[in-house]
Amino acid sequence: MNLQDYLRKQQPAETVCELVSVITGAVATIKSEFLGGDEKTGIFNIYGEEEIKIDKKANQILIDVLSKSGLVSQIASEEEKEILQCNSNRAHFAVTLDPLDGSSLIPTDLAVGTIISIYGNGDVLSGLGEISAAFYILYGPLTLIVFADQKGVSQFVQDKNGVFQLVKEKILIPDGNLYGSGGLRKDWLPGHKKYIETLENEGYKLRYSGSGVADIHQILTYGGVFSYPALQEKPQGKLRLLIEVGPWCYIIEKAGGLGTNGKTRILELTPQKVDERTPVYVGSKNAVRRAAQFLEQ
Ligand code: AHM
Ligand code: MG
Repeated sequence: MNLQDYLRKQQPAETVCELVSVITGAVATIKSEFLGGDEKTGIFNIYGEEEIKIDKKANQILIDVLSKSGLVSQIASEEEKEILQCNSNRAHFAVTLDPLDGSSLIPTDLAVGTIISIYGNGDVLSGLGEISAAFYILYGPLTLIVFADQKGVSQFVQDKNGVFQLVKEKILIPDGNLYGSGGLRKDWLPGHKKYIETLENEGYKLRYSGSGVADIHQILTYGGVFSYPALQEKPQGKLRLLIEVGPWCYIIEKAGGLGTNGKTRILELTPQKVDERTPVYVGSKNAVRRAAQFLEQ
């Protein structure tokens, strides 16, 4: 079954299928920009990181198709300072996007991704508990989509004709033993350091590429925990609550896992602004729950 047929079967609103189709229809164009996409632009984004060409291109491609669709009233993008307001004549979805997460890995040819969340209520700042659906596109040796909504999590792989075909449904995260943690070890706070050392002593294996979508997908597939903690000089860590962490936690929780900031479930939080950051622990329930015990010390 392909993604379109799957969505038609799943979703009550035809406009949701159309919205997903608009986004996934841009995949070939985004991929065509990878070659030469690592050219530096000399422009620094709101996070102080130098943008490369593919960041801007992927952002523009997605904003163009979304605004032309007439389905979206708001877009929040990692590459845009403000929430974009659009004319929507048929539906009023709000969408968050990280157009190309892990783009610094383009020169190394490792997997990168696109992260999307959809708010049926048309308001991206209404709270992560209001997410109606979320998915990521992972551009690896295969191009795949992991799509989550109320009914669960499914995986699709692009076939030789460019069509996304269902390969797994009702995905549940196993209780595995992989871990990844962002930030430099010297900047970790004592509780996080102790937590990671404990996992290592128990035989958890390090898997961290620096491409969040690829790392999250590995945790979803094999189990364990992905984290980007509070750091000495950055108590909120690095990752963006609305754009990256919210959709990841939605997908992982729909697969039976858990996502927290070390204390509170991420999906209980309401971002105040697009660029709000948060520490994150996301993955198999057991591994994520245990983080809280160490962080409280
Ligand atoms: P980006 O969206 O600017 O590419 O950055 C986000 C990425 C995540 O994908 C990844 O988990 C993290 O930042 C890696 O950060 P670091 O290089 O500090 O390990
Ligand atoms: Mg990102």
